[in-house]
Amino acid sequence: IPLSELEKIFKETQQMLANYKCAMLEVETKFKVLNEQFSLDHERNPISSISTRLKSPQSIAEKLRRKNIPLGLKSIEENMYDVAGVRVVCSFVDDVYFLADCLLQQDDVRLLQRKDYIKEPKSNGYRSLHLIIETPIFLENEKRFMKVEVQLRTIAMEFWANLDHKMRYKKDMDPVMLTLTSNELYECASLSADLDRRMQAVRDMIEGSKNKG
Ligand code: 0O2
Repeated sequence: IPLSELEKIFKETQQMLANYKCAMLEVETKFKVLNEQFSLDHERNPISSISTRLKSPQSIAEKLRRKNIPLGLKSIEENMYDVAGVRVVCSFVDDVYFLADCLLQQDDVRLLQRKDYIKEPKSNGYRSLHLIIETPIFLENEKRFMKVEVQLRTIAMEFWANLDHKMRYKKDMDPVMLTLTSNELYECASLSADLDRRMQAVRDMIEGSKNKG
């Protein structure tokens, strides 16, 4: 490839990643605004933490290769849903749904895909609500819709997913160890779901007593 062509590809890739980053920041801000608003109205924060991550060019390329999708900027924008990721960790399960609804009601947010791994956990026990949305960013001369993956989960779901990610997710493991750890981690996921249910019940009790009094 001639040097001038390489430079062009490099520049376009940088621009594309910058666009995804802007969209990611927009979505992060939307959640921060919702958190502020909610805490004024209800005197508590539904969001425990927000984190963002931009996929590296290397891991974008690996994912496309794994899925047999041609490598190219247009192909990335059409086929990759998680170049920009926003993770919102909430206190309670109903905060997860409340925040997802608030986000999706906004008139500059389009929903492309919703996967509810809370209602239907993955077979390993993983729970989270995943949304793929499109939101506009405003560039010098154009308005461009960008895809962002939003993962919403509770503190208990985050605890499990975080440790699962560190120890096992997408890692090679010998089959015996795989079965042993799968069973154990599935148990832990069930315990964490139970914890969420009980914490939610405590909060419902407190809210209920406030409404009566
Ligand atoms: P990372 O390192 O977190 O970025 P695909 O994205 O195509 O691989 P799919 O079915 O389109 O898979 O996406 P899915 O299942 O909705 O969710 C993908 C993301 O959810 C993952 O991103 C993880 O962040 C998270 N996730 C899904 N399953 C698990 C799990 O079993 N354990 C943990 N810890 N996280 C999970 P990445 O890009 O695979 O990984």
